[in-house]
Amino acid sequence: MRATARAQPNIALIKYWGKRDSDRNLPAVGSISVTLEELYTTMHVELDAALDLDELLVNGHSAPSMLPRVARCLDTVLGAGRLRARIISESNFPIAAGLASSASSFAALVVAASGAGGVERTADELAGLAGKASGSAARSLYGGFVELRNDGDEIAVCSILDGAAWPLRIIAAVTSTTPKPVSSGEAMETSRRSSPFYSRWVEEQDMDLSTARDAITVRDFGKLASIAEHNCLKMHSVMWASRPPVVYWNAATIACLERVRQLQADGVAAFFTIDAGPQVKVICLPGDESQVVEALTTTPGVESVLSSGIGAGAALMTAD
Ligand code: 2P0
Repeated sequence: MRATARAQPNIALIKYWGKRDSDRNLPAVGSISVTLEELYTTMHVELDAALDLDELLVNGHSAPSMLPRVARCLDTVLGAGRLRARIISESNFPIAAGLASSASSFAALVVAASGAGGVERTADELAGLAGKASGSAARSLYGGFVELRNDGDEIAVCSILDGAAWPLRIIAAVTSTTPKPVSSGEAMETSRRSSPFYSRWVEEQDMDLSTARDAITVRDFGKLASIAEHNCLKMHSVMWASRPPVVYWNAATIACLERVRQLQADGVAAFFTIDAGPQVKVICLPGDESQVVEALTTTPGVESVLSSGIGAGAALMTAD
């Protein structure tokens, strides 16, 4: 009746932006990500017949505003007639700060809830359930380089390459920890409804996915760098051209991009990507990590810098 699971956030190299079915939370486009290693969320779920209401603690604090979404996810995993649950979530990195904590949280939640309910599920089934709660969470069920395909009625997720086969480093520059002005779900809908670039974004995605998949398979860093930066800037262009515009960047975000351009000019193999927030993630070869960390740490406006390798997918830790 209780279980603990752990999952890592993931960073998209080819982005998910837009839904083709909001009710079922089906993405309009496929995406490719890397699952991180050192950052993680530990989720404990305990089903208790004595509870009248679900209880949620996030990093030691009651979190009533997050409870409805968590409760809906538990209903999806265990059925609407389930027992009420005590849910304890702990993340070792800033949550709601553009570091994909919803991905690690919902991936860990579906694994822990299935464990607590004594339900055996395949990683694909768990990915489908996590994706209903948060599209990017489906990718955190798998480790390494992960692709979410969008060609059927349900999403399908698979690992393209193990992290050990290409041990890149991911450095995140945190430029602000204030909550984002608009949620990604709402911003995606604004883009779909009003951005003149949205249809082109969706049309071109298969081409970008194919280029990135090929680059990862043969471990071509330059090719992956070029398509990932292009795909990221294209996604933000879609947002900027929406009405009202959605701009997640701040001055330090731009300063980090300029710093990455300088590093590249100096021959450092590094590229950037930015999600629905102002943080800049830089992907580099292990030998260049200290130079990238130093460059980002000294960029004006950067509050902190986190480093990670590429890790494994979500896992059940204990169940009894
Ligand atoms: C991604 N993002 O591929 C993209 C890039 C943000 C920018 O997935 O509405 O929290 O819960 O399905 O997964 C963030 O959106 O969205 C996201 P929902 P999610 O990582």
